[in-house]
Amino acid sequence: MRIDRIELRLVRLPLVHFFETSFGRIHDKPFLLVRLLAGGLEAWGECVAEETPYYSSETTETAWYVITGFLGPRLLGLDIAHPREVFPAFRAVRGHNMAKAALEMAAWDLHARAEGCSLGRLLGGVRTRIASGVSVGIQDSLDDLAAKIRTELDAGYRRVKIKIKPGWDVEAVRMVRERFGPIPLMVDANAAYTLADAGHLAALDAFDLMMIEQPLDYDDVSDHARLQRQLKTAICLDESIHSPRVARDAIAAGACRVINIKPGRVGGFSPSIAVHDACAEHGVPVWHGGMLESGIGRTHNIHLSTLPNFTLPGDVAASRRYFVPDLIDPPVDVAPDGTIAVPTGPGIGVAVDLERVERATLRLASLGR
Ligand code: OSB
Ligand code: MG
Repeated sequence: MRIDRIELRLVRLPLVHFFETSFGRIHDKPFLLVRLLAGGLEAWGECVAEETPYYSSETTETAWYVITGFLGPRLLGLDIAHPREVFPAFRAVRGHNMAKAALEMAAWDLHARAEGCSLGRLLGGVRTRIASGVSVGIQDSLDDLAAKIRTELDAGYRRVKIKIKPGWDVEAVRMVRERFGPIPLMVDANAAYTLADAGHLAALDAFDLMMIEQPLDYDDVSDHARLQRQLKTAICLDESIHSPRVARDAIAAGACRVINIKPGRVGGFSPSIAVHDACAEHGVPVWHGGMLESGIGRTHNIHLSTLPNFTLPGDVAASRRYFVPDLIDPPVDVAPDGTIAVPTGPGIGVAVDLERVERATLRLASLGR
């Protein structure tokens, strides 16, 4: 199949609640949307690059530049028999995985729609519902944190992750354990510590956490391996795992016992499946991460989460935690048992509200015919 046109939009949506990590606090979310038009079909992708180069070196503007100047024209030049051909076709462009993923994932949506099957089925998924967890940002006070966690547990979510940083870590975790008991709980540091903090981080071993996510630097594997030897708590890597090769290296080095998969971070669905399979081969469970996606990226994530080794609840939650209204109709909802139904229609299986997309659009580029 050949793609006739690629529409790229810079959109901005206000967040329902601010989101704070060790990088800082954000109140709204600028991001890119991709719309592919091919033979009377349309398909969607969402770029998870943020406005700032803090979680990753990519930003909305670098992704715009790389998609319009390099990846878009390459995709338009392809005659695609299967979307697994897209990521290798981008090989000449180094890095820029989030920009690549936005196009690659849209190509999977397109192929699924052309085949009349759900995206999850095309990806090799086996589930009709996925287990949902929440990522709770740093709050103004421990009381605010407790109130947020209460709300999420009442909604049924299957596990709670709290963001930590130096000064908001052991005390926050202690408070959660004291007030909420043995709930499935984990922490995410977004690379806020160094190996010199190993003793401090070992204090978290007392709280029976499911895992500690990305305590050390974003591109580091070897210090995580050293740290894992000093901790009882499992390390989960997020930022560090930017390719299937690094995933295999990290597992071999003992740098983590769990991996968080975000397709944007590794370049799309094909490399995500490769990470998933490498983890499965080594008995390493995976879960699906989140990047505060709109309903478009969120449904992509739901479909990938149906693969068999996604055995832990992910950061894929209901639309209402992020954007109201969402860009899709109906929005993503969570059932009282903390699960989300996987859409069954062709492709991502949800309707994009083009009017809402247009209203949120700050800039539009059109490539191709
Ligand atoms: O580290 O997992 C992360 C959001 C933006 C950037 C990085 C991360 C996150 C989250 C939020 O934790 C997950 C979500 O609710 O989408
Ligand atoms: Mg993380």
